[in-house]
Amino acid sequence: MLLVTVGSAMAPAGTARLWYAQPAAKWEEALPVGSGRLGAMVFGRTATERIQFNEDTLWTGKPHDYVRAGSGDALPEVRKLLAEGKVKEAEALGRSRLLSDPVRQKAYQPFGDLWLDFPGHETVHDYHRELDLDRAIAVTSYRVGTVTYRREVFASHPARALIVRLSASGDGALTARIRLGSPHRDSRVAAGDDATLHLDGSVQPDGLKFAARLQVIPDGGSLRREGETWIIAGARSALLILVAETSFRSYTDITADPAQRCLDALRTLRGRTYASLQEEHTADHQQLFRRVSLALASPEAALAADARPTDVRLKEVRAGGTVVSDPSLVSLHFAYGRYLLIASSRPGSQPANLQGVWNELLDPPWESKWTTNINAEMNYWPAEVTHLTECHTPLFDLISDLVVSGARTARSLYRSRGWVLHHNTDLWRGTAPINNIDGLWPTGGAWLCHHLWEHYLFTGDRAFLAERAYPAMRDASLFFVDSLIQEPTHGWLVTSPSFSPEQGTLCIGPTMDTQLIRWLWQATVEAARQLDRDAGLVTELSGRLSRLPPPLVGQHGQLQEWLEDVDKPNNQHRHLSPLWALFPGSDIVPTDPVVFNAAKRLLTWRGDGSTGWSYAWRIPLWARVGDGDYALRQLSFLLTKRTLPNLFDLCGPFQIDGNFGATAGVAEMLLQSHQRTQDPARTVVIDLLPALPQAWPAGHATGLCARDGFVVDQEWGEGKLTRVTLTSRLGRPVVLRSRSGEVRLETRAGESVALDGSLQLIRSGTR
Ligand code: FUC
Repeated sequence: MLLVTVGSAMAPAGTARLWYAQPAAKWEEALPVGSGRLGAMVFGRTATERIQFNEDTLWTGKPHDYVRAGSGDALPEVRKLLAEGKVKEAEALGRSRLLSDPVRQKAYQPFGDLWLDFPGHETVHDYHRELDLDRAIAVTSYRVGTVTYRREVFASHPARALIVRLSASGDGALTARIRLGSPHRDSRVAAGDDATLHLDGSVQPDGLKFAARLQVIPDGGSLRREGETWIIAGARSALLILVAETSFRSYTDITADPAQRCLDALRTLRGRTYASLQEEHTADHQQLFRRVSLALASPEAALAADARPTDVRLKEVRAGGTVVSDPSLVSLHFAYGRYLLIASSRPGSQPANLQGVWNELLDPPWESKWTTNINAEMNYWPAEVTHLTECHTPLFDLISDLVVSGARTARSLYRSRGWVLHHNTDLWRGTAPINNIDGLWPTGGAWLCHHLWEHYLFTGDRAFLAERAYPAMRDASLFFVDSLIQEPTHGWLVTSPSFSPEQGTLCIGPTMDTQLIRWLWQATVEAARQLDRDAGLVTELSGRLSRLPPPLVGQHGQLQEWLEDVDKPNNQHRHLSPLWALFPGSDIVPTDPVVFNAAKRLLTWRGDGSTGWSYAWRIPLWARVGDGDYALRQLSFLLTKRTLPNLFDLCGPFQIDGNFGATAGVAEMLLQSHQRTQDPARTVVIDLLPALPQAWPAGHATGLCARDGFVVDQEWGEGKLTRVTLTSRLGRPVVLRSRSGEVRLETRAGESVALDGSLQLIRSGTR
């Protein structure tokens, strides 16, 4: 019997830490820790340490319905103008009558700062700071004279707190002043009697209230209050516990008492030691993080690369213009993507927003909200395939809210059943079109539904399908049943008005919308059949599916972006909207060569990316057309042009989607499972190493997930698969495919099967 562990592989040596020989000079160089709900950026400074922190429900605004009064009355006129080809007039009317009220949504906010002053630490020796991705702890250490100082910082999901430990090697050498601050104008800091600091405030008079409490627990030495600070003197070490809460209960209720919540949170932690908090935190993190391991270089090469600080490695690949010279930097970036998702999206938290959970600005770029014409979805691309399915949950919770708030918008603006989401949402679950006419894109909700369905495909969780996924998908489908219009020339059913994100003019029926609606209706039909529900709807959707426009191939052999054949070969726009059905969708596959080749033509035209996320999207797209070298080229550009010293992705400013998109993209280069056999059984086909670039001739990838409940461990050498181990969770059949052939296997739940590089069975057994 072969024993296969699913989910406890150490990251390969040298691929699980970011480290630096100097403190962060600015926020973008600080190191992120997070518990899903809480986030913090650790600067690692010596004389004055800054730990800037966030809580994911602190936003501007208050409960609000964004639909503009009377927008539903103006919609028919906008549609009529579009049908008559009066685009400018349609845009003007759409802008003035259909957009939300107010026209912009609200912004994610910073919470506060923990400041630590260490007198005499201006000049230090042996400085080192690192982010240990395997333990999820940021560590800073240095020497002053003969004393070594060390700080450890983590955000604990189980303890709901930010934990800081200060220590000094000499007995009683630790002296520090501890302060709290906040950028919010309405905020107050006070020192409590009981070795606590209090931070209280509100974002705006009628908006969210917030409170943080810091408990100072020194070991030895003295503790004294001075004004709004506490001073530790002559201690061996100190434990600082920070809790932060807001008055947010739900998007319609902000009446919670944050100070009471803080008291309750601190009470549950009373008497806890640093060791117990740290062990609990690391165990909680590792049961997610250690499920996957990726090695793209030999252990010796990875260790040699890790001997150089992360920012130095980044500068080196930047100078060379490619990451080919440092493959283990890719493993590190991949591991970091998984780390960041664990840190910014845990059950019960808000989903990772444009900056994950990390933001120091009162006015962050694009309000640091959820942009749904690519960015929010990209954040969740790695969730299933890189074995972090639990981290997907906050997105599903968001969708549950949007089903309700989006139903109001569907009713008022479109006079339709079901629910709709346009290209952004915020903490208040805004669903109306915002900002400008490019906001008039009605398929954001359909795209989010794709995540529900993918979760079901990967996990086979029928209860999830019945209770969460299907109701949201059915209602999203109903919205399009009611709201599509008949296109005049062919009578196709299309969206109107719409916009192909984020280019062109206001239009009807852009390709992306049709792809999303086709996918949504097909999946809804499939789900209804599996659940044996809503036979009438199944008939109705099946009938309507044939009335959607077919994929249109234009004069240059390209997949058209619009109903008209107007694509320009030199258009290198950052968005890749008409390629949605190639990735993340999966309706464009090589078994339909005409459309597949047309999609490839369009992808080729689009050239290299520009923003971080636009490079990142190109990685899985090129992987889906089987070109690993071109996928790696995009990853190289991402790492050499759009990556900060702390490996955060840059859109223009920091934006986390590129981190997540690249992580998912690398997984897609190594493993794909979106195709099925053509026979009625529709058996899942798992493609092994489908887009391995020449630059990664040897390596291993363990713990990646495939649809229908498989976990796949692969090893390769000289550019060829040498061994694969497949663990089946659901006992489904599977076709395994590699460049050397394919094999069909029946499996039993819990069984693991090992095959050699020619897909010959080595052995099988039950875990
Ligand atoms: C979309 C993109 C922008 C940016 C913004 C948050 O509008 O086109 O590049 O990523 O979202």
